[in-house]
Amino acid sequence: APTIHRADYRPLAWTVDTVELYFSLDAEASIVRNTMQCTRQGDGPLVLLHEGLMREDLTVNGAPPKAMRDEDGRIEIDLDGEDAVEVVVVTRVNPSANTELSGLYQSAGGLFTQCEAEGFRRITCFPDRPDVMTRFTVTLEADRRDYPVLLSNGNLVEQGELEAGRHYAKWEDPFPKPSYLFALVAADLVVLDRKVTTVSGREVLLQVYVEAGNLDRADHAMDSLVNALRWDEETFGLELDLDRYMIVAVGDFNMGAMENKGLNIFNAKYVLAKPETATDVDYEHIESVVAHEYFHNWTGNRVTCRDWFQLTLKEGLTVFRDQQFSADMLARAGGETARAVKRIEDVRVLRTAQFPEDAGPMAHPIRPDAYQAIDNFYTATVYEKGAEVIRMLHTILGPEGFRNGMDLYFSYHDGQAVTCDDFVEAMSEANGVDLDQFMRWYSQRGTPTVHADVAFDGEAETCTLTLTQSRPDKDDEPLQIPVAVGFINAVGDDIPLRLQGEAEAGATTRVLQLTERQQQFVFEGLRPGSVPSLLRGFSAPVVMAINESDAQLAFRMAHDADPFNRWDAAQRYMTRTLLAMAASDAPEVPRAFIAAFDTVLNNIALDPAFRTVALTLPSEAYLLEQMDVADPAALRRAMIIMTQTLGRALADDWLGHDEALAVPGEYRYHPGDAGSRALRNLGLRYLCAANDHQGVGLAELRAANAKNMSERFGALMALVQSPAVEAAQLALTAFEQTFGGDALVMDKWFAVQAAAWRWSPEQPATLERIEALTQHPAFSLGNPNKIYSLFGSFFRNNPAEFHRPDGAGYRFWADRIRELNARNPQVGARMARMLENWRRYTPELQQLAREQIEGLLKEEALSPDVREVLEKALG
Ligand code: BAL
Ligand code: ZN
Repeated sequence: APTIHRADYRPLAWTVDTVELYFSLDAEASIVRNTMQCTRQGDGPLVLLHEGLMREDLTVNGAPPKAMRDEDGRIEIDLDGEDAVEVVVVTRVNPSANTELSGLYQSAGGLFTQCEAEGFRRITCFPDRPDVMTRFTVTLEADRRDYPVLLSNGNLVEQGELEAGRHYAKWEDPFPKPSYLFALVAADLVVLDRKVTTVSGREVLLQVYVEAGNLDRADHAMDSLVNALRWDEETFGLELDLDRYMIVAVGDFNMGAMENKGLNIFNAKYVLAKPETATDVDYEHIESVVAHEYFHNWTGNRVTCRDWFQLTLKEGLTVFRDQQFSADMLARAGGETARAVKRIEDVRVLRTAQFPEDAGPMAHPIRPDAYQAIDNFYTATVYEKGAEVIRMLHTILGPEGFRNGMDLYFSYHDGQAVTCDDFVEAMSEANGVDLDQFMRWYSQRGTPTVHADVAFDGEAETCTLTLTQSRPDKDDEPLQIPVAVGFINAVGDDIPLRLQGEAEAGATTRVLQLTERQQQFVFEGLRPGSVPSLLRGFSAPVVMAINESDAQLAFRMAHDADPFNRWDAAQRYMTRTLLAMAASDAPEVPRAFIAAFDTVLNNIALDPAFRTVALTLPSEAYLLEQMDVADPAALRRAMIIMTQTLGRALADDWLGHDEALAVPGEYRYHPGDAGSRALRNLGLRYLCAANDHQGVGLAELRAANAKNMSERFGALMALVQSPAVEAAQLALTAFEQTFGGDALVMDKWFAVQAAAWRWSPEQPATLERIEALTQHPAFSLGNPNKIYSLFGSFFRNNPAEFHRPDGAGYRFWADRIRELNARNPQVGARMARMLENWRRYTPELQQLAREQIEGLLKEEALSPDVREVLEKALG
């Protein structure tokens, strides 16, 4: 596929003012009649894009076009002398054959669409680019029995019966929008309604559509939607602009959810929840994804992207907004620790998913310069690092300054398709702040490192902090990096800080602006021995490098007043210890480490939720990234010894907390309760790893009898992730018998097995188990959630079993890529990416991985998505 460059952007010569779509819907043969009123806005032909379409008719002002070229999915029609034309296109599509789940497709008997990024051209011929904003009117006609519910964007303006059991509904979207935000649903669904009054006093109808039988799982999504609506009114003064706002759950969906104007279509996983089937983590994810899509209504829909290179304009900003929202919701119910735990979880995701991406062959700035398949750029970098960049702006400008910038952005650009520069310029202008240097965050890739050197002058009682930034691409200019800094005294209290030149000491956390390659900051009145706590709250997406002894880390683990850094100190201590163990012939957990761990575990003044994140080991993906040569087998051995040791050494403590933290009463989704459940689940993990008799007994009991999925699944996971093979198998079988008919719960059942470690050579290899599970009746290659659960979870979360020394994991991977490439290239490319960092591994593994990647690249029918990933991986 050709490479598309950001620098090549040109506006189109023609735009589309209004479009009328008439769908005669049918699972095998849907007819789409598309009538466009097009107007000229520059020199050149009218461009229409299309992919995989059967075209039945195309006319311009009622006649076949006189001069038309049609090549590689691009139609160009010369219309010299014309300034406005009516173009009609009639196409035929087969939703039931659409296994890519892009465009119009079938799922569980219903018809659904997914158009971002380039799915609309699989429905009709259209200038399918985000800078073409059009008013849509949509009529859906379908069999009433099979498709009683007919939905599209905007307002329902007409509906009625037709002959032969068919009916129709006509929808009008008052807001011009790009084609990627178009959506339709024709299905047999039930609906949860709620009416709310917006801040300006308008009554709006909120709806959550689900399959029959799932109505009892829609409340949490609805509550989340109402909370998101209120939060955006209060925080940003942004009101819902439609009379009706719909969320529809669908079982087969490539992404998490989609923000189509007024008609969000969701992966059912991010809608459906009840205590018996959803975990606390599911509840949390639903809340944030519902909010994310809702927030897109302003950041994405009202103001959209000029081109796909600007994707982070809407995604980074909207992720930041949903993170802030979730943090506020959690803090409202669970206090400030709950907010901090949310921040920790977000950073953990960034370090696990984005840091390796940014150090690998797919590394790109948050605003990429080039791509082959845009679907490959819905990345952790564009989303999560993009959100960190927005967060830095928020830190630099303060909440009010940020809000003023948002207001100005909307006042300038409402109804437009714009660029990241437009956003940052509005922030700059509203605050009178120069952000030219800050813009470099949009063009530089790679994770910067900030080295810190701390020098005390005992006599003068000063401390000089020298910060030096380095970036992976050596020629890159220095970035503006906000570094939040604190110091802790010997008894563990934060010290009010005075920078040289200041009259008195002030706040205990100061945000320093690092703008040069190297800068010195002098603090006065600081005694030697004060312990620095740097990059508090993770104030910038960088690696902070500082020499700290084990004792200093243990001290900060016990005392750092910044909860993020307290967690980070634990992560650093764990990382260092695990890497040393992985490098050792006789790995052992040092006593001092166990003591530091013990101190946190038994500090009951700390929230259980915080203790859980602080005592959770870093992910293997993150740890492998820290090894000079990634050696999954050596790391796994260290992980096993670590978990077993912590389970055995602290067994009584884990058991005691398990009893003390039992949550009485009915399940409720609440950060306090969730924290208690999480710490108990973590305890079971450690206890079962150590094959502790009592711990295994508790897990067996809970896996069988728990009233809520958080506890039940936590117990199941602890058993599967342990040497208690028989207990695990019994629990898995019982779980399957109870939930075998529930697709979303079975996703968990597949995922937990795919992530299973091998605790002894007698245990069967995980790969063999996965191969058997692909034959399970609940598994389906056509359902992305199943791919992510069984394969994604194996490739991503089980490095030691995936990167097997005999190469069987890689052969399995290559076979899956072959299958998925033909069936669903977007999902196939995501799985293909799971081996992109193959050069980080041992020479033996590299050789085996290379063979498989090269073999795949010889395939003739590789999709552009998969090809781009593999070619870049091979570099
Ligand atoms: N726009 C694609 C899904 C999302 O980020 O909301
Ligand atoms: Zn989004």
